[in-house]
Amino acid sequence: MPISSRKSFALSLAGLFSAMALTLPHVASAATETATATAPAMVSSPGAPDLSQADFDTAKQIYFQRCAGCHGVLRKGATGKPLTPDITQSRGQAYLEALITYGSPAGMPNWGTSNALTREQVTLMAKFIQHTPPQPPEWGMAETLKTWKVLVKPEDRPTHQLNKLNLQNLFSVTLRDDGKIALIDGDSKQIVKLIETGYAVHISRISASGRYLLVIGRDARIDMIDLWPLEPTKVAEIKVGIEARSVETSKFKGYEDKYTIAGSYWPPQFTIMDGETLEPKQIVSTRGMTVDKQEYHPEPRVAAIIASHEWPEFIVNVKETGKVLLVNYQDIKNLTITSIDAAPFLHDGGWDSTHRYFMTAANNSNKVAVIDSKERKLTALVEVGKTPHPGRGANFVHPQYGPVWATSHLGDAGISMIGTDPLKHPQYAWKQVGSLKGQGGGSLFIKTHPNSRHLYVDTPLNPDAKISQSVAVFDIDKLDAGYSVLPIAEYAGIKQGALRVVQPEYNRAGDEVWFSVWSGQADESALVVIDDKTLKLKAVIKDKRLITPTGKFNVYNTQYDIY
Ligand code: DHE
Repeated sequence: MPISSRKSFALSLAGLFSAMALTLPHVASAATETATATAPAMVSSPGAPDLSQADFDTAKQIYFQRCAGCHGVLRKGATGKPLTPDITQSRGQAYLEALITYGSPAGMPNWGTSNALTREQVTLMAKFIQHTPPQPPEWGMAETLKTWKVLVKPEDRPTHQLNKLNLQNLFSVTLRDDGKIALIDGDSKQIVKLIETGYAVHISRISASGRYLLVIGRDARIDMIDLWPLEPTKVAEIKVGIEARSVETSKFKGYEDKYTIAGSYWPPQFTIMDGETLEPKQIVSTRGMTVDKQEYHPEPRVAAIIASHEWPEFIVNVKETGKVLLVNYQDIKNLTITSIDAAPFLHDGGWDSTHRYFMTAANNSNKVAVIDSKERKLTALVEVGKTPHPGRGANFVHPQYGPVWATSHLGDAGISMIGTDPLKHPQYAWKQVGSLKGQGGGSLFIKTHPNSRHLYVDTPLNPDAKISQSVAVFDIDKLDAGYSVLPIAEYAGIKQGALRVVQPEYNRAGDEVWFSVWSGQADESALVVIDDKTLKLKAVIKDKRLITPTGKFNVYNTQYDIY
């Protein structure tokens, strides 16, 4: 693919968005649909063009696959604009078709001109979004229990590690469109095992003991993998909703591996489970009032969740209401929840270097909320650049400002550094003390390691293929000198496909950085490993089983929140 061609850029952008899209199992029709019993059944909503039941069902599926992640299931808007009938009908069919076809500079992909949707599909979607949004079913304890399976009972599991794997340097790699994870030995770079997981698998987290790996799919399925048997083995499985993104386990002293929590996008809720079996214990809805206008929101989705080290609590980001919930799991039958007002729309985040302050992106407000997990309150809302997207962010000691936490942005080229040391550097604490300029907007993840003096910034969503296929690397001791560019996709030596370089992840020692070179499902992808000291290529991991690799989670770094 010619790196600089406009066409390839458009394709790669749309390809990314379509790859980002989720597929949901069939969802129930809306109560508002008025299909008749005679063939062909039609669906009507006041003011919207009628659709046959078959077309409505097709459109519903496309919407959930392509659009719901950004616009929300009820189309109230989040990363994307609201698409409720009062808005869409006033825009009209021609306008909607043009927008879906060509996209917009605000980030709407060009679904038509990229050929991700056919002309007929574009017309269909423009009609569909003028209808009342069909609401998927709820998912309570009865539905959750039906999906719960203990594959190996706790008493039948080993009492110590039986295999010879160096678990601390094992990587769990998301094979996004293959519904699997690959466990890769960080020392030999060999695939140890592929494990079937949920659909469009999203993230992996490690239990406090380092024994259990928890993987969540966009279909809200959690797979729990025991790393101790002769070979890593799935021991429990559950589905906590219809759509989800986050999973975490209890890490407070005395509660190691005791509870698991998962946050759902639909229905908007979180589920607390037994940490050894995934038995569901408590489901809590997040529907409620928004932080700013104090308006009821029917779909406040659960974004990042992180386990507190200060209290037996899970810290839960509720995206649309802009509230951070501190869910105390000491007595889950008499659950105590502290609700902290932050800002919309909360997305991802991670700890400062002391693991006391949770730094989380309120991406629609261009702010980072700082939550003090010890005092259980909001410390600050820090203004940063456009649409911060840190992943878990990056902690390092700045030559002038002392300890800082940094995030890159989806919406601009800046990298915001926030002072995090209120004791020795109080004048810089909880302020944006500086901003670096990276390669461009479209960044998703930033990473460093306590043993490294480098800071890596990816840009997979940048419209320029040259930028989305490379990463910027800063020398932390010479930040003013700007960045060097590592052409990661070029190192992979892959000749075709819409490649995107995504998510730096360090090995256990902090002397190697792994990147995913993410291509389409039918195309070749790879992992590229860089020597952190020399910034030279160390290894390229290629295997026909490595289909659409995206997130990578080093067991040790994830277990101990090292970033
Ligand atoms: Fe993610 C983390 C949501 C698209 C790769 N992503 C997260 C988290 C949330 C989230 C809430 C934080 C979880 C936590 O810490 O508990 N992601 C979403 C979306 O809503 C979004 C924008 C659209 C969607 O429809 O899903 C989305 N994410 C993507 C992708 O397309 C990515 C790039 C590729 C993929 O595999 O799907 C992607 N998201 C990731 C990764 C992390 C993540 C690798 C974990 C980063 C880390 O270092 O912890």
